[in-house]
Amino acid sequence: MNKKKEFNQILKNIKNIKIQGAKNIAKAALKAYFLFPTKSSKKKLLYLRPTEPMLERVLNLAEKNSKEKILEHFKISQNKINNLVYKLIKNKDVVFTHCHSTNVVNALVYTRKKRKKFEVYNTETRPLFQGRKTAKELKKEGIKVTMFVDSALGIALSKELGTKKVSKVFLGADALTKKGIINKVGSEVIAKIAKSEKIPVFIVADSWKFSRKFVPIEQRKLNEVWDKAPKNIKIRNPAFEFVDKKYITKIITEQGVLSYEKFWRKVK
Ligand code: RUB
Repeated sequence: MNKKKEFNQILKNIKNIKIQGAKNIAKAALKAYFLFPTKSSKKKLLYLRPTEPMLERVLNLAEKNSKEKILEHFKISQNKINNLVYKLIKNKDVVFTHCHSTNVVNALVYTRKKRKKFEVYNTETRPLFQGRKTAKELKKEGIKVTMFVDSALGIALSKELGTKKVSKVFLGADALTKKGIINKVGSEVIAKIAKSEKIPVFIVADSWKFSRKFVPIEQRKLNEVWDKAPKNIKIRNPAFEFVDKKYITKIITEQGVLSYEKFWRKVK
């Protein structure tokens, strides 16, 4: 494939969510930028996903640093996160997660490879079903997974109708802001129920996702929700949601397992 074609293909894949998740988007954007390292490429890439501060951070860094140096950060950061999650998970834990987060999935796979036995409850994550991707990746590594429709998350988190008690919630993040985090829509409801059920909520994320700026919530195509819907029905499709820091027990980044306040003081 020639460079121009490859560049456009990456843009297209980010735009139509073939490439998903904050880390994968940042890495793909980096690859595209280095094909044509210009201001105009940067502008095009930034425009693709408004709820992704790590995308902007990586593109700013790319103006003065090599691709290898930036990619090295992701590797080191993920390794540190993996070890922290490994220490936190106990045998027989039931871990709940939502959507598909590379930071979360990699850490769970690492923990399983180090022979801890735990299982995962996850939600399918309508409308694009990223939960299926999570379930497939975990299952492939020998982790027991139980999938719930999104609207059954209260049951999944409340030990009802034969479900087990969830011991920990792990959520990824797109943005880490002063007052809380932004992650896939549904995340705040999960965090609220977890709090009322006294289940700890851990955010698992690369600290490069932090932002001091206002982070807008991306609204996605309406036909993802209902293709060819009757014209007089209004549809909304917010892709992400803010989760207040009061629901977050700890945030796990390459900086350690910290309270949200401590984390913010460190990175700001
Ligand atoms: C993905 C999502 C993920 C975060 C973190 O949403 O909300 O939890 O992006 O992912 P979408 P990662 O599928 O709509 O992009 O840990 O991979 O950075």
